[in-house]
Amino acid sequence: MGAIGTLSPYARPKGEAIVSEETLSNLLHEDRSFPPDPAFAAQANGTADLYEQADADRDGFWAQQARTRLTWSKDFGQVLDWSEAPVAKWFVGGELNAAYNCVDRHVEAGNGDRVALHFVGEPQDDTRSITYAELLADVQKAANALKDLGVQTGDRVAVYLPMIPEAVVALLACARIGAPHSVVFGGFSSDALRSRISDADAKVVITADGGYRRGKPSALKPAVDEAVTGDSPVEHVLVVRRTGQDVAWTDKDIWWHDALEAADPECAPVPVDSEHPLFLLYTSGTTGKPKGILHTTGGYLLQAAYTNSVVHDVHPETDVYWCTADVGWVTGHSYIVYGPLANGATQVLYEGTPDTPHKGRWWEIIEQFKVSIFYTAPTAIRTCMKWGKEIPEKFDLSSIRVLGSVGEPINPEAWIWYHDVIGAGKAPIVDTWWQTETGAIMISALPGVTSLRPGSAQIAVPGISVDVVDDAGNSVPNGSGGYLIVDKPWPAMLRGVWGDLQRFKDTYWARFPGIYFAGDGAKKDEDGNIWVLGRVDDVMNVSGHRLSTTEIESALVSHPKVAEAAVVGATDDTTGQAVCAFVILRGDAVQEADEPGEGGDLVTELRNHVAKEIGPIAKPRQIMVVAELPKTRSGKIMRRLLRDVAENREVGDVTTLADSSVMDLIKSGLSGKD
Ligand code: 6R9
Repeated sequence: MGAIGTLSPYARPKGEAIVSEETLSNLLHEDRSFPPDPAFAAQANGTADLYEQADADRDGFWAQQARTRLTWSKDFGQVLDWSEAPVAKWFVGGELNAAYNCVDRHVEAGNGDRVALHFVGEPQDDTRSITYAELLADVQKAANALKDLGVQTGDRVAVYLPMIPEAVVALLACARIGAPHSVVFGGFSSDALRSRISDADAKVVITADGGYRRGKPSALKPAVDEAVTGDSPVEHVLVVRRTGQDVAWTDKDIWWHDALEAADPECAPVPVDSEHPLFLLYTSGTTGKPKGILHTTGGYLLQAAYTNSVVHDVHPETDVYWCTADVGWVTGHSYIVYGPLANGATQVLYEGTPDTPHKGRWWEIIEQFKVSIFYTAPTAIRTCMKWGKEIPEKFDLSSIRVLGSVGEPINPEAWIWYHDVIGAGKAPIVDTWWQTETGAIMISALPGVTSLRPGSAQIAVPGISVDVVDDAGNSVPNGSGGYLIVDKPWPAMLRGVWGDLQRFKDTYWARFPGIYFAGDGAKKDEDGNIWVLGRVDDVMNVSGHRLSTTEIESALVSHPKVAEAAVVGATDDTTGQAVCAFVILRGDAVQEADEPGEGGDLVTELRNHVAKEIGPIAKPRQIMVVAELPKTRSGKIMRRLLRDVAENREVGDVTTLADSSVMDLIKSGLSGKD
């Protein structure tokens, strides 16, 4: 998830047994179970009969959820049209507006004075609370500002912002006029931004001068300036003034505050078809080019709102909810913007890092705002564990009643720490498995209903059908491992890859025809709980960020001194996985890397090059200069062997290598540097 988060210690590379015997038996020994507290169950939104209702009549269940949780300007007819599978249509013929559902209707219901966002800036005391009525006023003006810039229903708007209220306002303003947004995480480089803008053909970019990061203003606008020069579809750039730092100014630029001030205060929400595109969000796949995952309005909004209600157990009148993700990732879309706001919740929006200005900042915010539901990533929990429980123990965390985890498997030790230290041994933890592509939570316990099993995401939420299958697509028995799949369409499912229907079909629906393959390995324990084991493809998960090995390899190879590159994700105690690269230099550059194994300045240059091409999050932790890469006879790089090297393990079976001495060469080259 967000700026924090990963892949598992259980991750298995492609082509290997998905679940080793050792992993299976370790996990099978985890038999601690935490039954629901009856007092919690008595007030919980989730109930056991939701499973029965959904199993008895899935379409009827979703139709009822859609009619009770969302406000439609035109009712739908057919619930699901799967005739053009794998492209689904949910709530056919229905019309609604996502911004109306997230804001207006709460004001109309008399809740305009309820706080929607407690914004906490990174600089201490930079805090302001925004009510639903105030949010409505800002969203209307921002929507009109976009219209004044020529944005029409259907036009794409790119968003490149820090974690400030304007990010929420920007997304809702786009939704209000039916202009799909494409948020690009602020940690991505100008090159990454340019390619996403161009793929989506975005007309406008919404950005800021900068944001605060670890006590300092950190510029954002220069990356946008670079990304929209020359041949670019971008006509205008709306710039929020956040830090007040100096910015270069071009003809395309308009200050956000000037545009909003000039805009008409009233903007009627545009009712759109249930299947109207709500947003695109780019995510790494197994090939170099990121995919623009397409989500539409009705089904997405429904599943985001429903899961936020039954999984996070949000009670909008009394809870203060906080999801620590960045709006740049899907978790921020579904569980900061659309889900909680559709439910009328009050939430904390925090700009900074957990350790600025001190390592207790998160817990201090929880104490200050009496946060009752807290949703974060295992990598963050492990980091806090490392810092020590004395830090959270200094704060009053007694307001917490539900804890959530997302982005990667949470190992049982981290689960127990989270439960005991943050949740006072009583707050249920929901370990939620889902993806950019699934749009909303798919697998999770329901607090108050499910007995919790530390380390397992457990079972599909009511209305969702998932399974673990073998190579041939057959369901595996309890106690066995295989591939995690979704075998029935779901409301928030992706509707495609922007501009590439074939890629959508090939990526998700070809491995097991007619069935969605998520790219994760998983196992079922004896009780049928699902344990997600991590990606089985060439996608790494570093601090919850999805990164493609191929994308980083292409970035390295685009450097003039690199001939060939292979990237692997090596297990890392904190970030789950870390990027490790092996590079072969071009002839004339070899001299420069005086010592094999480590090229000193050259390594720094290459790390910075990756940061420039993709973003600092993709910077390899380690770059090893080698003379050869291990390849099979058909020329495929055997990353499994490189992973052994990166993780300081005995190198595994080398018999399928075209040249079995290559690994010795690599190892002797690397040990030469020590
Ligand atoms: C929401 C989000 C998706 C990938 C997914 C899986 C991993 C997410 C998890 C989990 C185990 C969980 N993942 N949640 N693995 N347990 N609770 O993270 O979306 O960035 O698209 O990543 O993250 O590997 O396939 P996204």
